[in-house]
Amino acid sequence: MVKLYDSAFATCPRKARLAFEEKGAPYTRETLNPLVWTRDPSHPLRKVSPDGLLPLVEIDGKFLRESTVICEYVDEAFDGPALMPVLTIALFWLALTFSAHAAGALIPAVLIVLMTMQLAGRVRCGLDHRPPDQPPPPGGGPEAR
Ligand SMILES: N[C@@H](CCC(=O)N[C@@H](CS)C(=O)NCC(=O)O)C(=O)O
Repeated sequence: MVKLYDSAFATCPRKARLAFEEKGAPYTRETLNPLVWTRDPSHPLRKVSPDGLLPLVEIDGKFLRESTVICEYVDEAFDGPALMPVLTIALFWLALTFSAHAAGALIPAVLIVLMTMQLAGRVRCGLDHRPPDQPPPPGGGPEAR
């Protein structure tokens, strides 16, 4: 049997619980009080969640953490309605194309605009690595205005 450790009010455990409920997956649940278990260094779950974060899922003595990973596990491991959209080849290609554009064109384009504005003295941003004692760029830099 799969056991979900959650807490009453937090969002991430709720996300995992929703996955079990929507899937119609069999599971047991233990709701922990964060004010109690995270302050008890000898609590057995501290070994698998030293930072005290939930949700956790226990499967045959092994633990899963991270709500998104848990949702993916629930979606894969149990029958029931699909929780995630099916990533078709077309969608996958679109996602790849978008990330290629983002990495190859969009990000450099934004950087070029920022650097040009910086050179023109219009903005002062993290791209300016001049040491404080160096003269300002041509145009005087924003501090000259
Ligand atoms: N990235 C983690 C974040 C986990 C997390 O931050 N959990 C919070 C609740 S959303 C938590 O357990 N906080 C301490 C507590 O509620 O006791 C996940 O998605 O599972």
